[in-house]
Amino acid sequence: MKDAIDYSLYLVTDSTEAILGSRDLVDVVEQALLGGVTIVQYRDKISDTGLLISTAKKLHEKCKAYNIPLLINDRVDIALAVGCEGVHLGQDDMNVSEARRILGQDAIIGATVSSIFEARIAVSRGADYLGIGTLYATNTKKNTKDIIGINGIRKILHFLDTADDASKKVKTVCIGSVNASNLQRIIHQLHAPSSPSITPKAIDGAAIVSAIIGAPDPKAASAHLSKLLHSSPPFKSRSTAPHFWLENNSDEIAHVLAQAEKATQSVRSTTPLSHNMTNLVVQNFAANVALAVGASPIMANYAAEASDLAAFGGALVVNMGTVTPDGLANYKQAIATYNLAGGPVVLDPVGAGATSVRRAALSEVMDVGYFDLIKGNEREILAVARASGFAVDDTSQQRGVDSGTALFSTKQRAYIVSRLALRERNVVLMTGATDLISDGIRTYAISNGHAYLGMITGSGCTLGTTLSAYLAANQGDKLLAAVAGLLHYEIAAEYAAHREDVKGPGTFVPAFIDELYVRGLGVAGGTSGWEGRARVECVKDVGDEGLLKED
Ligand SMILES: *[C@@H]1O[C@H](CO)[C@@H](O)[C@H](O)[C@H]1NC(C)=O
Ligand SMILES: *[C@@H]1O[C@H](CO)[C@@H](O)[C@H](O)[C@H]1NC(C)=O
Ligand SMILES: *[C@@H]1O[C@H](CO)[C@@H](O)[C@H](O)[C@H]1NC(C)=O
Ligand SMILES: *[C@H]1O[C@H](CO)[C@@H](O)[C@H](O)[C@H]1NC(C)=O
Repeated sequence: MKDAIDYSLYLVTDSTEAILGSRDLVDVVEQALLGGVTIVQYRDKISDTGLLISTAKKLHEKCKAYNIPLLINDRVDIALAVGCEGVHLGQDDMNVSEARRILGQDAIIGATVSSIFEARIAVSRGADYLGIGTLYATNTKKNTKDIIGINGIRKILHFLDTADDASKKVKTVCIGSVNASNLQRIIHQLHAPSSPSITPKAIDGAAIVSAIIGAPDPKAASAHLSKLLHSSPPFKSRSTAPHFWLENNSDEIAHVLAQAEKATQSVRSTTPLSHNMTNLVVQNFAANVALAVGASPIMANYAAEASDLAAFGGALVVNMGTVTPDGLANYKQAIATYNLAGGPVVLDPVGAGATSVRRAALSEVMDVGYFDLIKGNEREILAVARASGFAVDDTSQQRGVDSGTALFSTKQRAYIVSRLALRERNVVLMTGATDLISDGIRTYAISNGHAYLGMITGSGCTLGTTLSAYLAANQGDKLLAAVAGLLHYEIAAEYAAHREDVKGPGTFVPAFIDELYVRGLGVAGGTSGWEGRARVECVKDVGDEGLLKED
């Protein structure tokens, strides 16, 4: 039955010299079948019809032996000639209705789509599944107009989920440069709920070409990919599932504070590495803050070092204060490395949205990486929402890096962070006089801190460093770890600002570093707590403020 077809590990063949080498395609496909591919598409754009038919026949024999369906790319005539299970049609190939008329109801017919428009047509013409892409540019496919990234695929899935019954039921496979390094992250990011209670339409599989056909051992490569498909990505398996609220608000806050104290102890006792990728002006200050909260700062902008550093169990801070093409390539490589190791990654999109270069850079890193925590001021978080594929109902443009006055009410801000965190499946912090932080399920408003923090350079950046240390040392509940870091940082600022020796922002800085150190030590040592100082509220009932729309 067609409904029972498993699209999860979808092999697309490639007979070109660059990928297949001098090996025999049928042998390679047999190895892939042994490794666990669940469906095979024979794609060969160059061989003549005679060779296509004879190869397809051999492939069909092998596939039948493993009870795996074989589809032919483009050529309905070849599928008919060999009597295989179906075809896959590109946008330039025969249309789905015509192929259906020729091959009949039982044939599996799939179509490549790269827009909602194409998806709607393919479904209305009776496609059984959609190959959605292109996700990333590949060597085999360089047509950049079709590169739609994570956001493009999420949009199509969302459309299918909210359209008619046939669209809801159609199977989907993502295509374009999927390999063992990005498979789990891609599947994770494509699963983007729009509300905590609704399970979104999932992608049913990933199409793989060179990561199997070009692999030295196609059987081992397929088996590895199959294993990855059926397990959580490292950054998820190291964290606990978000829990729901305690019914009673004071109990909930007490729980948050108790966790915050534990988290502070654990930063002190583990001295986590905070790997900071940036090249901004406030190096000395940032390093001192990291040391004062109990972390071990390291400044390394070369991605090549990331794999060694990721192995130490620290966290990465990607601070986009200054973006250069070289820097961007380094960021992307380092993010991928930490994602694979499961090390937390904090994104600090400084000044995002201010220029088109920054907007493009932000979209690029969000398309190729998972961020455990994204922090920024109101305007930066709005830029992140746009990069996440939302249409934001707001016309203001950020001019400078400084945050200016608030654009939205607390309720609206709570809505923005929770909606975005749900989509990105992470923690989002919007800083301001009242900070809003959410994992999509729980949202807290925190009103600690002092105005002096806004009068010194680097306070946003050093908060990012602090939060990264907290995430690295507390890999269970990421939201509570971040809340703890925020409280440490902002309460220390309050103590510092109220000291007699502090007369203004200048004398504030050294006092702040002292207080970060002293207060953290006190909490970690059990002689004091955040309680009595912390101003944390639960924001239950986050309403749909209608500010973020599916684009
Ligand atoms: C599909 O293709 C056939 C033959 O090329 C054409 O007659 C038919 O109109 C097309 N159907 C649609 C729905 O475009
Ligand atoms: C996997 O694909 C990504 C995206 O194209 C690429 O950057 C990366 O180098 C690939 N990894 C491997 C191991 O081939
Ligand atoms: C919530 O818990 C606190 C302390 O545990 C208690 O004093 C209070 O009465 C509770 N409130 C409600 C609404 O149950
Ligand atoms: C991280 O952040 C700042 C800039 O925001 C950078 O200059 C500094 O060197 C980094 N800090 C550490 C601890 O590496």
